[in-house]
Amino acid sequence: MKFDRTGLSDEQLKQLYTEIVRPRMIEEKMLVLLRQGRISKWFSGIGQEAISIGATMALDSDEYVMPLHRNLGVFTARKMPFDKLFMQWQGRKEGFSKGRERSFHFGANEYHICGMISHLGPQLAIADGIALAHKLKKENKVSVAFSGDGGTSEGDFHEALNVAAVWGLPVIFIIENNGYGLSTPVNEQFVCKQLADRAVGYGMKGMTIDGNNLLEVYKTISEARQYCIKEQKPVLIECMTFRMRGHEEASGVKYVPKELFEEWGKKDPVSNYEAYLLKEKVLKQADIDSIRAGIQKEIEEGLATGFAAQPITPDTDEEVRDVYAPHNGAAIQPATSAKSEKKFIQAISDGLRQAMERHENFVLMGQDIAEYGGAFKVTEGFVQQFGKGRVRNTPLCESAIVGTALGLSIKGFKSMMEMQFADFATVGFNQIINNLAKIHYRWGQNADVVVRMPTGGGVGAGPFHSQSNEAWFVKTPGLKVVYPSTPEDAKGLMIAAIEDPNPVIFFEHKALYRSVSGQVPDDYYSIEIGKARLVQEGSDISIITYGAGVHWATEYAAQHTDTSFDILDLRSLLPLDYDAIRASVQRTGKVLLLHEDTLIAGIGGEIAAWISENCFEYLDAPIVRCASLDTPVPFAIELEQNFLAKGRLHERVQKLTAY
Ligand SMILES: Cc1ncc(C[n+]2csc(CCOP(=O)(O)OP(=O)(O)O)c2C)c(N)n1
Repeated sequence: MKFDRTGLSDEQLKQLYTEIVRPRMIEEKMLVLLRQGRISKWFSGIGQEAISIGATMALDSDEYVMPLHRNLGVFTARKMPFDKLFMQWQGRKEGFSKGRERSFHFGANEYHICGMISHLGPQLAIADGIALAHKLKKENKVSVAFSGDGGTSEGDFHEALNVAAVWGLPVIFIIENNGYGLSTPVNEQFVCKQLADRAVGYGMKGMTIDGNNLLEVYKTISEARQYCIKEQKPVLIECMTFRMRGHEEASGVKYVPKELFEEWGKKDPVSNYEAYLLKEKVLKQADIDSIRAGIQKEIEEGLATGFAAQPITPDTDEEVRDVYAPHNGAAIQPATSAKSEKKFIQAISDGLRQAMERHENFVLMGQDIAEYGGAFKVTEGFVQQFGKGRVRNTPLCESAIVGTALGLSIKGFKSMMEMQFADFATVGFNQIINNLAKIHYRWGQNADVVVRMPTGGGVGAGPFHSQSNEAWFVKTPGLKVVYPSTPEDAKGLMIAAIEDPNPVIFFEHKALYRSVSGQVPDDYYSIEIGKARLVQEGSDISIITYGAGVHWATEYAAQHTDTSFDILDLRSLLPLDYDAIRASVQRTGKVLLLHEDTLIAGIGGEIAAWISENCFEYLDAPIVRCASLDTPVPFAIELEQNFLAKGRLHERVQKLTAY
């Protein structure tokens, strides 16, 4: 192995040595503990340390790294105390995630590390978001994201690299090509010669280097960093290396030919570098012994503290509380009583525009939202007022944009991502469900993101432009789900969603966009998330509903004045306003739950269960649900009308009346 020390002082070489020995020694100790049954699981990075160390040491300490499961060296080079790391691995409260996350699946802002979720690829777009924040603030910084060779086959890899290239983001993407994705060799994963060759397809610079040569990694990343900052472009660096142990310790290495271990053993990144420093007389054996003794002491002291930490005594309140970032969501009152007549869609637009004026750190992203103004024209004129930096057309890559939004949030930005249609959330689903929703609970980072969801049927748009998919999100702790039905609520809730530091999935029924108008306060105001609205008070039957259902219910009630209907517009589906639901049930004793979503496992089922558990004594009849057919949403208007819940409302009301 050839080392080139040009430009590096003895001190720097020694420092790099100390940093690369530390993760090796920690791992060797962990493997002993694993054999003794004192820790449960371990993903080894032995043989790959030069990449973590070379990369991290080439960065400023306030530049974010998105590491994966073999990057212990990133965590140690950022000087995370070993005792705290060990308590993290042991699932102790004193670790980095209060015992909620395993191994390296956590981040810590004080160390500028955003750890992975198991899915690997989603890490990459977070780096885009952080780099976008640097770019918008003109900070001259980069972000760094890691992928394995296996992870490069994920769509997230393609999306993240493409966005970084198109937007000119200073991101260093590092591939650790260690020959295997679990047991699958690279020739069964891809057929290009080198993964770095893909860079040209994205219009970015790419290179392949010896990932076991610490100085080569360090210098390449240092130069790449300068390049990314100066050119405002990303770069792809493929580091050739080898995994000297199994995928994780329990998986063994039977599937790897023995010769490979012998071949790569000779290229060990630690022993080769050590031999080089001895040869160059940068270090003497006594220096090495002393460095190693120092690390040994750190490890022993850390283990002593770590093993002394007690298993967690669960505090249920704390567990539930930490799902969301704290926020005072009390309604912001408008400064004056001035109001104007607005369509539903104008109210949404108004809320977004005023939030853009108020929050300089608020960024909008979505397909065709800039000059074109969005598929529904919600952001028409925004790009002229706020510029292309903050009103961003995106490529077709929902997953990467949600990930980018999370990266922006890590850097203190707010963002809104427009799904062109709610149906397309499926291709951003993982980022929403597993990253946005869980990150605060996992390690205390909030996801200050609003995802706008033009939703619903009734307009003959067929199965993939009409779905009501709110229940998918209501099921996910960590999200808030909002669904207004009037222009006044739409603006007030939009502002509330933007003010809220938590991820909010904001449903907008497309059929309401231009069909519903109302008086809307001109000023900036918000409506508290989680508070229902009593549309009309009644004494015979409660119709509990939201979105288009509110309009179906009021229309129906106006045509059937012989029955006194109590109509409750939930406005928020997560959290639900249980007090308002209870009060409505008390007023009537008969409940009809109405939604456009299909019946099975729709939110009506959840509310029915809650009412039967908590309001049973007020009920005079079984709870009745009125929902759409359990089929995909059909295209032909006759079929769609047959599908929609509205057509069954009369029959369901009669059933309840007759009971
Ligand atoms: C989306 C997803 N699919 C499958 C897995 C299971 N899995 C975990 S690691 C891994 C192999 C990853 O290989 P690579 O990206 O090369 O990284 P390495 O483990 O070699 O460092 C697999 C298949 C996963 N975590 N996420």
